[in-house]
Amino acid sequence: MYTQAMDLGPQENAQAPRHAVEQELLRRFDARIDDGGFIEAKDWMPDHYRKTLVRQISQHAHSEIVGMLPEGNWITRAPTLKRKAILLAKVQDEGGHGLYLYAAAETLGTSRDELLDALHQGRAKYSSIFNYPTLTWADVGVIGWLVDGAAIMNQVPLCRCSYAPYARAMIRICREESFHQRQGYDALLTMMRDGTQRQRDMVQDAVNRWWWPSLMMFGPPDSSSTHSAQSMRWGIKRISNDDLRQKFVDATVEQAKLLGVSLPDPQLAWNEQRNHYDFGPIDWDEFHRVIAGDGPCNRERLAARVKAWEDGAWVRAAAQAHAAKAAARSTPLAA
Ligand code: BYC
Repeated sequence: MYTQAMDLGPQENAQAPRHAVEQELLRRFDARIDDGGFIEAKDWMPDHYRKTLVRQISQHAHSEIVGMLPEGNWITRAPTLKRKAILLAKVQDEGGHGLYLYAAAETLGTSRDELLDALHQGRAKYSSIFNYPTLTWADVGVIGWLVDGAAIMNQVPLCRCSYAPYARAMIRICREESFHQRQGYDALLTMMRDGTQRQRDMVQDAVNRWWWPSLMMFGPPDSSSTHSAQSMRWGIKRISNDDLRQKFVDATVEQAKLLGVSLPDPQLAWNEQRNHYDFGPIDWDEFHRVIAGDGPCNRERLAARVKAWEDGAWVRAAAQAHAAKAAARSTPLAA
């Protein structure tokens, strides 16, 4: 086919058959998406689809490993051996989620080194939520309850994402997120039911500080979300930012009642007509400041990731040397 095209002579004619092939590939891709089908790594996909996935999956992976830092801060200070073991397991899970997600992004042709370099250079985003400090032990419980709760709400629909390697990673991640959310809620219930007044105040204070940033995790309103329309069209996102945020508010208000804490929003009220809770305005200026690098802990978080990368250089070098030796040992000597 290409030989025939080259025989045609002028440049435009030479391009025409390739263009026609791409049109056909695009038609098949769109048809598969419209049928609710999945795209595998080796399938043809439009460049923009690939780039959108690398952007979202790598931001998600970075969020997991940066997300280890605020809670990791409390591992040495957990109040009991049981809570320490649970927190260790949770933080370790998050490292694992990062690994699944970097691996899913790599199937799209971008190396993990490139992705991490973008993070370390401050060129890549990660979730705004991890730029807030964990001031007390109650923050660890509230992260489990609200932050992991918001993460589950956002991530369950991603198990049906049109890009199959991402969808498969998300199925595993969501199972673990559900344990994370429960451990947080359980830690808070213990403080609220069996704790002192000071501990109950600590929980309320943590809820007051984490509530609004948790609502920001779902991203900007649909009306100003740059990528939503195209990502929904491609079946990468299945539910919009605002709809997920609303689902989260509706579920969380009831959990707050059971816990015995109030949510810091005087406008929070059940709306009979909408069959949803109304809530007050979100401070989008704060959100934009945080994602632009000016949140309370952005510099500290990035510095911690860069230090971990640099301190781990000898481990990577040793692993590579070991792999090279193992490969050399298994290669039969030439006769
Ligand atoms: N923080 O057009 P939009 C976790 C950016 S991990 C920072 O709506 P999209 C956990 C967005 O990237 C939680 N940036 O974008 C881990 C875009 O910027 P660029 C992470 C945000 O992609 C450890 C711009 O704003 N979860 O929970 O359609 C321990 C416009 O937004 C944020 C995921 O990553 C934000 N909150 O939708 C515990 C899930 N929101 O790229 C818990 C997967 C928006 O144009 N990701 N931006 O420079 C997604 O579902 C989507 O990417 C989002 C945003 C809903 C987050």
